[in-house]
Amino acid sequence: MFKTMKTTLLLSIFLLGAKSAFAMHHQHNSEQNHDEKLIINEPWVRAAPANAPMLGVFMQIQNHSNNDAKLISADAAGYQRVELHRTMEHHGVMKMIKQDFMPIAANNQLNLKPGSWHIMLIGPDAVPAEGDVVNIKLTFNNGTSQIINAVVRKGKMTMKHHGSHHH
Ligand SMILES: [Cu+2]
Repeated sequence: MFKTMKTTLLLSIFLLGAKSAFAMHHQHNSEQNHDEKLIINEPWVRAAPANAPMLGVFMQIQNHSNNDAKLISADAAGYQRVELHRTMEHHGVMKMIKQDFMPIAANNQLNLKPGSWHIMLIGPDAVPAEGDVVNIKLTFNNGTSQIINAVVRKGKMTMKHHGSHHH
C-alpha cells in the first residue's frame, strides 16, 4: 500500500507527516503494550509443601525511565487470587500487609524478596513443584503489562546474600 504512495513523489511529501505518525502508532501496538523501560529480573516462586495455602513470588523490578512507576496488579491462572504484599514489623511481630501498589521510583529499582515486598499467590488449584514455571501477568499504572515466567525453587538467593539463614 505504501509502495504505491511512494511512487508519487508529490503525494509522499504531503503524506510524510501523517505516514510517520502512523508508523509510530503501529510500532507501539507491535510492542503488545509492554514498556521496555520496566525490566523484570530473576522472577522466582518460593517452593512450598503440596498443601501450602499460598506461595511467595520474588524478583527485581528496574525502572529505566524518568517517571515513577507503580505495579498495580498481578494475575496468574490457577490461583483464587493474587495480591501485592509487604512484610513489615508491627509491634515486634512480622506481618504481611496487602498493598494497593508497589512503587518503583524513576531510574531506580524495587527488590521483591523474602521478608519484604512480594507477590502472593493465594489458593492454588495445585501447588507447583520445584522447577515448574508460573506465568504471572504484571500490570503497571502507565497502562502497560507484561507476562513473566517465574521458576519455582527453594528460598536460597542466587544473588550475593551475606545475611544469616532465617528459618
Ligand atoms: Cu504475603
